[in-house]
Amino acid sequence: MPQKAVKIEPYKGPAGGWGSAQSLLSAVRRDGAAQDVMRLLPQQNKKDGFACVSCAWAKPASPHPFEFCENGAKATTWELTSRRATPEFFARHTVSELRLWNDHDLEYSGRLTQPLRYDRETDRYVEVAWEEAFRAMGAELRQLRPETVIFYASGRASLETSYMYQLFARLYGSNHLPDSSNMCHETTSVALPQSIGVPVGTVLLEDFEHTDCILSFGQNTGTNSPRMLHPLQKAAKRNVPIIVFNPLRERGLERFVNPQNPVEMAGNAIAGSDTRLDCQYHQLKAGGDGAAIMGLCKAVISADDKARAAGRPPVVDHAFIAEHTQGFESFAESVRAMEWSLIEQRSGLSRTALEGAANVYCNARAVIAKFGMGLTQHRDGVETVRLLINLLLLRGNIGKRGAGILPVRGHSNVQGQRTVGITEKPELVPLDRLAEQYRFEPPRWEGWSTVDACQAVIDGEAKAFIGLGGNFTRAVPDTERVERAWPELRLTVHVATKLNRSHLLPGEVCYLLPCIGRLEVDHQASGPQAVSIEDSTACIHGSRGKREPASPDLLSEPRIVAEMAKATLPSTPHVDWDGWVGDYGRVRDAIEATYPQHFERFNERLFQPGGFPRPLGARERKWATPSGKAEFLTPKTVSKAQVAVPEGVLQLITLRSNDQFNTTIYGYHDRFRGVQGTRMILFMNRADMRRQGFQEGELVSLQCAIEDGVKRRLGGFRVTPYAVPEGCCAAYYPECNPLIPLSHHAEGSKVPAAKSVPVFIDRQAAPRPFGAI
Ligand SMILES: Nc1nc2c(c(=O)[nH]1)N[C@H]1C(S)=C(S)[C@@H](COP(=O)(O)OP(=O)(O)OC[C@H]3O[C@@H](n4cnc5c(=O)[nH]c(N)nc54)[C@H](O)[C@@H]3O)O[C@H]1N2
Ligand SMILES: Nc1nc2c(c(=O)[nH]1)N[C@H]1C(S)=C(S)[C@@H](COP(=O)(O)OP(=O)(O)OC[C@H]3O[C@@H](n4cnc5c(=O)[nH]c(N)nc54)[C@H](O)[C@@H]3O)O[C@H]1N2
Ligand SMILES: [Mo]
Repeated sequence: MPQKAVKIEPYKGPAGGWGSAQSLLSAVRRDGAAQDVMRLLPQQNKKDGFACVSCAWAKPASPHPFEFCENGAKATTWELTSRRATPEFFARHTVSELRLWNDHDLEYSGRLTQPLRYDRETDRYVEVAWEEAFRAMGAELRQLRPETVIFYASGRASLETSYMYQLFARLYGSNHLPDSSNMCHETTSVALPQSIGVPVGTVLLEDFEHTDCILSFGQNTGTNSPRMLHPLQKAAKRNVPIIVFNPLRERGLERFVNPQNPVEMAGNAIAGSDTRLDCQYHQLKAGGDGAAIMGLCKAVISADDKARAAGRPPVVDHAFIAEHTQGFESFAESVRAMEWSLIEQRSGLSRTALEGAANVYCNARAVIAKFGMGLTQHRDGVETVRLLINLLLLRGNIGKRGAGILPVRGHSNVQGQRTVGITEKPELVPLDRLAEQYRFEPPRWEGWSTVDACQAVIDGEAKAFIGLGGNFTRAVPDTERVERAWPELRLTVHVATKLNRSHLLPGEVCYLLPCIGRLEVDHQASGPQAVSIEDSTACIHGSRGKREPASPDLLSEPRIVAEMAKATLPSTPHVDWDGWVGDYGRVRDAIEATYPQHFERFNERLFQPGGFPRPLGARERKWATPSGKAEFLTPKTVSKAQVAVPEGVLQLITLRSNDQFNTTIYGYHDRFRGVQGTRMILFMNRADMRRQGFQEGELVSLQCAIEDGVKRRLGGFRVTPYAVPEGCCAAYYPECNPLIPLSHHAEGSKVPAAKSVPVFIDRQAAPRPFGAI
């Protein structure tokens, strides 16, 4: 794609509105698949249509005429592309050559069309027959010990595929089932069960209509779940305060014009009459959330102490606390003991600001707290998420209409994959049930998370990697170390729709298996199939593909998994792989048999408008914790004195632009942040620029300040002044991933701490990161 000139200037428009419509139209035109796109978009997120392949946000029962957003439309366009990466394409380019291409150009080569085998002699991917690919990988897997084989999943594959995939891995004998969740909301999945007995959020879409305050921590709605701007905007119009905690001023959280409302669009073009979404915007320090939440809790508890002393009605919901929770007193003591000075220092927010926010919180009857990577991708993320639950529990804001905790998940089915058994943690899977259903002895040992899997590859313990989607080596931290070790693997197999860098690091034996995407008609023996996904609110939706597959030689993901299993496993008389592939309804029956409480009448309810909610105890104030109560956590980390940051070190936040989906780079325009034509930006506070003597536009290098004997350094970043707090800076993911040590991850969840990487900045030239533009 021709590059536009680099341009950096503040964005003045709102999120949504004409800017979004324009950006969408140019994406469609650029691709040349305009007809398909225009025919399919209206069916996105509709009953009997397809579930968007972009984010996991809820799909309403009464959808808008166009229930999609700018970024959902980009995802659809990207998948429906008319371009194809055929065997001829691979004949023209060696793998070594393709390794020099950037992320955008690799995927821009188009949809994969044929199964491919890596040929070491010619250093090329060559066409291979499906049967041969399955036979060869099966033979390899039979030679290997299951404890050395990684089965990764990236969060997009359907519930049906995912269930089959985890069953295949376990029948084979491996529990190494990490998924992208390990880099994402695993922090949530660890924190919530300890506090409220469920691993997922409790909020339903309808809660937005009944809430009277929304807290937002570290989640960039306008870019990463833009359809949520609709319920947010509606709430804002009812004067529901929205309180944002984010180190960056994110345009998508500030203002929004509904691009599907022509009146407002016109209004905006003429008079700038957009809805202001923020009522309070707190630019805290990266990683300052734990302290900020302690500050909010301190203000609430102290208001309560005062009210009760004065004989006024209490501020804390003591009745709820007595009936439903445990650990309040000890938590309250730790809150009272934490000094405001420490809270201010750690959060970067003033006591007045926090008391102001707490005041709004206390005056609201029902409060939703939503959060994203800004909380989960930190070393103390698990504690922070549990503190957020504490804040909600103080006023009974869980299990009440209009209230609850809302982790905003990433990939469109990442939450669902965990629900149907893709996890390295055996205790989260009904193994006894699987054992009985399929008459085998599943492995009971703890598998590798993403970080563990990387370490195992580096240490030579892992011998094979099977990837169900995703771009593993590109998404993980410590890119260079992982990439160096990767080719030592005996077997690498990727099931994918598009070419990416992970495919270009072949193991000794390597296959690239192209699958049909969710937007495509999935023809099987019993006719075209539907699949299902689970959204961020734990509602299950059916999805039906609408366009003929990108190539007649593609197989569906369920079929690929079934064929892998058949080629690998000696015999599985209790699994009817072919029957399942012929009719996915039978996979859903099997899922229902394994998880009867979650998937009751699964097939019958597949296309229920708005999806059918999984029953979650916490929504009914039934707490599946060891004590049977919701647990207040008494924090350990946040209340300790702060360790001094060495002179010159800034905390680097790695960010998504508005023109990417994870490692899929659609283009080079981060509209809301005013950046065009480049991703090699270092957003800095002007005071830090002055202190360190950097000029706007100057090129600098970043070096990781964690000392572990490995030098991690990248160059070519353009200094750009931005509204980010002093002591913090920001740059894009995945370019920055080589700077993050594998060991720099959240305690308890092992999610890489990608939102707070200590770095030095200097002028000396260093190699530019892979893909730098
Ligand atoms: N278009 C699009 N949609 C996507 C994705 C995409 O790449 N593109 N990715 C999908 C996936 S897999 C995921 S997980 C989600 C990710 O969606 P988000 O959770 O929104 O993730 P990020 O964009 O990485 O960062 C979120 C926000 O956290 C803020 N932040 C950084 N550090 C801190 C901190 O210490 N505290 C606080 N309070 N805030 C902080 C950043 O400024 C940023 O605004 O989106 C999903 N949806
Ligand atoms: N520094 C830093 N690192 C991060 C993050 C961060 O914020 N900062 N975020 C982390 C997060 S939240 C996540 S979720 C991970 C993302 O990690 P991954 O999920 O592994 O990466 P993606 O970029 O989403 O994967 C894109 C690839 O998926 C394949 N694909 C697309 N659609 C399909 C399909 O329908 N079927 C199949 N089989 N394949 C398909 C295509 O080949 C495409 O190239 O990255 C993590 N890494
Ligand atoms: Mo994610």
